[in-house]
Amino acid sequence: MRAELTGAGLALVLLLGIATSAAAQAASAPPATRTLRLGIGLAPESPQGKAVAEFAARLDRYAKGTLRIELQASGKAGNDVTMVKALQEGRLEMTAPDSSTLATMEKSFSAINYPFTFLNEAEADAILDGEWGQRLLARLPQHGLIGLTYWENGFRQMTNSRRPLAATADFEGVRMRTMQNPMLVDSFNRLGFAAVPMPFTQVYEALRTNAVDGQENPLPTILTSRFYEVQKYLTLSKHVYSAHVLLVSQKVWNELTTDQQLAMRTAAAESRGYERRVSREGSEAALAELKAKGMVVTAIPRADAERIRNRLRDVFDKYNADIGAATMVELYVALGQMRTAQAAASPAIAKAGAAQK
Ligand code: TK8
Repeated sequence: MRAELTGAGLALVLLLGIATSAAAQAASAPPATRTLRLGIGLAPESPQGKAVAEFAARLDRYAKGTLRIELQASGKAGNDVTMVKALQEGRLEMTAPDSSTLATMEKSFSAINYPFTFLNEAEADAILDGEWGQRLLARLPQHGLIGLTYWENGFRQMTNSRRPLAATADFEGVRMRTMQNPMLVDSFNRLGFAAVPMPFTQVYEALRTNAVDGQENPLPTILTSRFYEVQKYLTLSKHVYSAHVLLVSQKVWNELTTDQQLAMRTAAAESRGYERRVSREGSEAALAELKAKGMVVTAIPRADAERIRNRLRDVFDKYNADIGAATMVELYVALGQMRTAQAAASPAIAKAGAAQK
């Protein structure tokens, strides 16, 4: 058919082609810059808020000005649960919820928040950035979400208005706000607290009106959310490690060009180290500031941590079954290997090993 076109016919086809593609472009021409709203629960000056600014600056550069991030901080776009839902439905472009709230759809995310699982930040980084953590992110597209990277929320510490928590006996009857995650609710109840799950956006008011006695969050959050105004006692418990997962709506993701998707991934990957640095440096500064603001600080001794983990054994059994043995075993094997390698590399143990030979 094509070969039979006359010169005039060909010209007409070409002309029509140009005309229609120009019309199509005019009708559906994407705006030069697309704005992606990124909702977070924390304040703009939190490590999370600062990381959004860093991510946005890098994205602007890598996407050559075609993508712009609009920060919606302090719960303006909703709470962790409602924002994730909005992403799934394409009503919001991006968010960064605590991993524990993703457990309603993908139970494995709870494993990150199991009490006293990670001993330090290096362990959390290695597990989340390694195969185990990346496998979890790879399950998110089934739920209409793209997981770009793990930011740090941090090791969680307790605050309350009732009394200093110096030992586990002091937990009894303290009404503690928890995140909306059944494993955490069961864990806090098992330890003697009266757990009250609640979205983060309601926490300050609940503390202020004594609807709950306490809450638990990393130090930068206790500072930037001004919980010190309504909480007297701070307990350095480091009981749960918390990660924020940087998410994009899959609906939105599919509308981006390959170049834009790559720019998103690169900017996210590069923002990770920055966010964790700000979070960790911020923790030390926050502790000093919270003390200066008059909070009374106690600590849960490491020996108690072991005892607490033992008390939670059957809670863990219940959720291990939910999450699946394979995921839990893989996590503990990876942690075990890392600890063995670390111990072998430690000078004291290396020396002891050499002396034995
Ligand atoms: C902020 C939350 C918060 C989390 C919580 O949206 O709910 O306590 O620790 O930081 O993700």
